Amino acid sequence: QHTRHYHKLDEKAASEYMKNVPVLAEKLGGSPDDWEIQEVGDGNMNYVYIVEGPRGSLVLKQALPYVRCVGESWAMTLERAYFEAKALRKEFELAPEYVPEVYYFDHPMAIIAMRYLEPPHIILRKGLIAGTVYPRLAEHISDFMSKTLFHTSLLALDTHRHKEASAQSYANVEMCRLSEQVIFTEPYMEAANNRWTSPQLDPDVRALREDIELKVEVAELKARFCERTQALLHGDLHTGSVMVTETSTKVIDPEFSFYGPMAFDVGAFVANMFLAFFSQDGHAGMQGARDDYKKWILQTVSDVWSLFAAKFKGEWDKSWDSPGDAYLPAVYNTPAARTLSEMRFIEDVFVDMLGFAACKMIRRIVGIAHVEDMDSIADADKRAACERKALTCAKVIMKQRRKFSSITQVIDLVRHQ
Ligand code: ADP
Ligand code: SR1
Ligand code: MG
Ligand code: MG
Ligand code: MG
Repeated sequence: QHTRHYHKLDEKAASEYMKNVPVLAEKLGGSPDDWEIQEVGDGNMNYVYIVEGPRGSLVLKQALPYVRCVGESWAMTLERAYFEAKALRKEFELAPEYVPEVYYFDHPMAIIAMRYLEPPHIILRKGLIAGTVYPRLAEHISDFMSKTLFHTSLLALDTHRHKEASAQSYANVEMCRLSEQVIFTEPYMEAANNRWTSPQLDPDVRALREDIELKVEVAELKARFCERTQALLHGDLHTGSVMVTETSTKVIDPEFSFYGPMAFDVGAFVANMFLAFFSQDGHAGMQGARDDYKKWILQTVSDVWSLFAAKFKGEWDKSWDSPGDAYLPAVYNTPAARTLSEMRFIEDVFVDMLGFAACKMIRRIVGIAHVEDMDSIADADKRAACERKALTCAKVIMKQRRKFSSITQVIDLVRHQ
């Protein structure tokens, strides 16, 4: 089944392809003529087909040898599909309720077949733009992050397993380099990829590039991103990588997964929620129309952090006798030692989470890849006003990140921006 040479699918070729993969043909039922196939990819990177047959449905995702949103001029490794499939399977093992099941992976074709997250699932970012409340979101995302991050770290694994897993994830280096470039480097220099709402934000972009204090903080975070093999990250945990209904939350698209600092995933989610917050005034028909919704977004961020910290500690409390080599029970052998260890660890994640969140807010306003939350505000002056608030806030978060003593203080800053 894994002998095909790479060729790019279209709807017709996808049908031919699935006809020849028994597990997929079986799942769909009927014959290829009965299958409805639609390309729905709206991400920056890949092609995604929804396939519906008389018996069942699935999603077929294929990587291309380039970055979709740029085109063939930006070559990109097909190996990302391998790392995505591998991460989806690991995440499904650790947190099955939040991850689509992988049905089939074809390495040479860079194809993943997975569960179709049926309507009313939609991309969280679109729900946030529409002003929809998701009452279970904080509980679910904090659960997903605490389980996947804790159980792939040295807190849960012995040194052999942890080193082996992190060494294998090293091979997703091309994707890590892409993130380095577009998150930590290009936003702070002149680069052809960059764009921003111009001329409105021209002075802001100039100021960003001249802000030495900020750039030194970013360098520190970039080093942490590159050097720290702490846990298996999703690697691209923005609100476009989460699909939701009122009662269900599913995380998709971990093609950037690698062993990195836990705070990068938490920061990505928080950053994109803050961007959603700052975009709301651009979507409010009447002034104040989204005020309650803005409160809900901030409450959700607060809950995400508090629940993540509590659940992560909960996993740890249950695991003091696990094979994890980081804090050996013989050394950390009193309740006080354990409580202090957990507290310091979480404080460290908190400070870095804020730094990564700030980086990710900034890159979405001045770098190559923007967010629909802002881009869909048609009036450029209105959009720039929202973006400027987000940018200003991100800079303060970055510089003050060691001084916040709770998530509430950060939320207060965002609210009063
Ligand atoms: P990319 O890597 O290009 O960003 P994504 O994995 O984010 O691709 O998928 C692009 C889009 O395809 C998503 O925004 C979503 O609308 C749709 N999609 C992806 N996976 C699924 C799935 N399992 N079920 C339903 N829709 C999906
Ligand atoms: C070319 S940069 C594309 C961006 O989209 C992906 O989803 C990642 O966020 C990446 O940085
Ligand atoms: Mg995506
Ligand atoms: Mg992707
Ligand atoms: Mg981001």
